[in-house]
Amino acid sequence: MISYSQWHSIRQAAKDEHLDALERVGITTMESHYFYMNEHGFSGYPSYLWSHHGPSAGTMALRTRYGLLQGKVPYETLKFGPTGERIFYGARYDVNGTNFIMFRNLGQRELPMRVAVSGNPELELFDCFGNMYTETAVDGEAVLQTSTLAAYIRLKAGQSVYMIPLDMGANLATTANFSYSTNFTGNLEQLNNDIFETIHPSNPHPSIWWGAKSPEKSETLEITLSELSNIRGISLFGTRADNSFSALLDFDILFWDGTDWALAEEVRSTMPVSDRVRMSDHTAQTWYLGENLWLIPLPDIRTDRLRVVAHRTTYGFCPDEIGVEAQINSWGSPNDQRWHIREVQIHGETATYVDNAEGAQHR
Ligand SMILES: [Ca+2]
Repeated sequence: MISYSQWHSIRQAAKDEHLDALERVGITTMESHYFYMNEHGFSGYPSYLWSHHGPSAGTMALRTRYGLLQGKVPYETLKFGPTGERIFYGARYDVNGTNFIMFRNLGQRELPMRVAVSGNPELELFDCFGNMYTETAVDGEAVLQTSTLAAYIRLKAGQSVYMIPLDMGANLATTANFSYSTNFTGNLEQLNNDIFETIHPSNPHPSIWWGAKSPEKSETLEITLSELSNIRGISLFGTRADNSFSALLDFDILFWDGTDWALAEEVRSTMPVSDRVRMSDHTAQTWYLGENLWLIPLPDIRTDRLRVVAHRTTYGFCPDEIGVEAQINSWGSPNDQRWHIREVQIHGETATYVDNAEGAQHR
């Protein structure tokens, strides 16, 4: 019997992103092996709707997806602009003459997405569990909330929906220098090498930078840009909390205002505290949703130095102390708090950037 110390129930519902990859190469739901015939199956893809372990969020999400998309593969994957490409995913489906758009973000708990709407301004949407809701475009534009869970637009006759490209400027981090306030593993140059390192040993980049961190003390990643710049935002690309890999939960963004460090943004996770439960196979129900990237707008900041101050991370796959308690009960020892980062991007323009009348760009 497979035994789990905790259960990422809601995280299961985001696992259908694996289907995005399969469908893009033409493998339909009916040809894949995501449906298991017993209560457990593989933990990410159980086939039951309800058991003595509680509801299976993953199965409900897969049933919604199949109910709406009928096992079709997308005929087009969507473009989201130079900043949005690594943040969002979406695709168009033709389901027997009815057009659907499936959309999600790739690792942020909540993130708005702008779409252009023509024809009927009222959008008919479904969340990943099949709940229908509507959003109405104003002056041809609607802002849709995204998460790691898929959502769907069912287009009405004559209605067109296009993603509004997200472009927050150049990536100023490519020439930045990094420092960290305590021990770390890997090289700081990994943070801006434009490579998204993975954990897989067969990958040419199988090692991810991580910074040590204790629960009692915040730690700081400092980023020094090559010159004074006008900042529009920062993107932090981490890893999903899994085994010993840890994700950021609470952190601050600071910037050097010329005389002191100033607070630019407080980022706090809205993840609920885990629940202690008494199930046959686990003792903690957790609410981690696969958070592994953070796009933080920082308009109107002019600086050459930024800090990311990490206050709280997951303990590997355990999001909080209740998860850790369950892990100790089951495995005997906990994971440490730490944070894994694959890439940092700073969005904006250098202060000396000029866009001249001919449209040529020079400094
Ligand atoms: Ca990297």
